[in-house]
Amino acid sequence: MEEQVRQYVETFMANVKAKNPAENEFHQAVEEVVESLAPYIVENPQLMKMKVLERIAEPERVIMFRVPWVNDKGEVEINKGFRVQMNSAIGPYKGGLRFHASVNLGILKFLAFEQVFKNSLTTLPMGGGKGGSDFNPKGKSDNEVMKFCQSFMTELQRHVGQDTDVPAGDIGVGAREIGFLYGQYKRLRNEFTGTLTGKGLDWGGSFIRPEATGYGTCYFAEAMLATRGQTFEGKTVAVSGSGNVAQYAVEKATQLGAKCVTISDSNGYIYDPDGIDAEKLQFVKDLKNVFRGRIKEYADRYPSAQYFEGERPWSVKCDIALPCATQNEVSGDEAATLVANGCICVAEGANMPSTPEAIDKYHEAGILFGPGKAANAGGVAVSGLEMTQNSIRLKWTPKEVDTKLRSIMSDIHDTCVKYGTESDGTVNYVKGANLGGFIKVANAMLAQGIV
Ligand code: NDP
Ligand code: 2IT
Repeated sequence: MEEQVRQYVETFMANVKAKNPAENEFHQAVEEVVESLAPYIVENPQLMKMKVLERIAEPERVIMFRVPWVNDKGEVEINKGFRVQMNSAIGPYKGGLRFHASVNLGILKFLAFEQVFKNSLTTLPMGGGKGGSDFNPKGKSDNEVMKFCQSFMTELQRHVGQDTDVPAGDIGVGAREIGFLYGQYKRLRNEFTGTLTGKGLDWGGSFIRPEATGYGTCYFAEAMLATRGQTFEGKTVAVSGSGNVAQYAVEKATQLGAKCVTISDSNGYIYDPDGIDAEKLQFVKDLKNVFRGRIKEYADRYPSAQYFEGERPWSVKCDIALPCATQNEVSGDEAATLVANGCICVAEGANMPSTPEAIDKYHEAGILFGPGKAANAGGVAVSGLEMTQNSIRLKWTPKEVDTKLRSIMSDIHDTCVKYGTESDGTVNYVKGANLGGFIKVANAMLAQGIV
């Protein structure tokens, strides 16, 4: 049996690498999932025969397009636009749009692949997708961002729809971009529907959607900590990133009684031993969301903080680490440092922030580790709730949405425990999330035939 499992993984990965050359992040995401699922698949010949996982690893459709626009100097600029429609077995494609200079097809395929399992874990009827562009919003005026978004949506609109594919935000796509994208969608399609989520509160958005990913990550960490009789109370927390997910992770961790001592951006990190309290967090929100400044300005404003240029926050002593910036931002060595400094819990607000080497270190040390597809699923879960509210043309209160979010995160934790508990009683949340997310999608695909 073990030999069969090993062979299945080897053959699977050799095929994926041959068919998708040079897409390293995609290979990495697929390999982790295949390693988790192989024993289950080998035991279920129907899954092998119907090549269910092989089909999941091949996008149902990939749309690539030109995005031409004119900058403030009157020059023509051209970006690449993408939408990866990965899997629609359990619902319309659903997932964010990323605008970042590093975006390429391989990165979006890894994100779309992860999204399939994550969306299944939420218990809501959503398939998986992801899209975006190599457009870099940094340093662009509001007018340039609007021009770009309008051009991007002029093509994308023909491929999406409330029952087909529902995009949302991700890195570089927040409230401002969703506004411009939605405006153009509505203008071209002449319909006011829930085709994007993360909309403004006055025009179809859901309460708690901006907060959902960061809050949900903390709710998931809370559930993991509870299995060891621990809470956030009195803990020191290291957070990376300073965007949407990081801001609300800091907010919730602080509300739960912890002290968050770091945040970062792609230039460096700040260490504030006094903690990032509500007032300082408001400064960060204004700095990043309104003035679009750099995190080093935090240290200019608050003398209690130190700024470390070109470094990541993982050498800071902490009890809990919440990586909330980007993929592969925790190396094996950094994970070893976290563990050596006494970290007992890592919950991923970002998608795939821990390298495979880092995950090995967490598992070897036996600390709690919540992978992104489980820990950050709160964002897309509340997107799903936004779709529901749009469909029934109602708006729930912040309390109603937050209660549903908490309950979804707790259910995801239960799913991970159900499918990830090892013979020694410990929980492997990676295995639990992958298997828990897979089964529903696999059953739907078996029922729907070879499509
Ligand atoms: P934002 O654009 O709001 O913030 C991103 C933050 O991460 C910024 O501080 C940014 O710094 C930093 N960052 C981005 N790229 C890099 C990089 N290559 N190296 C170092 N730092 C980087 O994005 P979000 O907060 O929405 O997304 C953060 C992560 O969370 C991503 O992995 C995303 O996929 C994931 N996620 C987001 C969800 C959501 O609802 N928004 C839901 C689930 C997961 P800088 O300003 O310098 O670029
Ligand atoms: O990675 C993610 O789950 C997101 N960026 C959110 C997707 C969504 O549709 O809300």
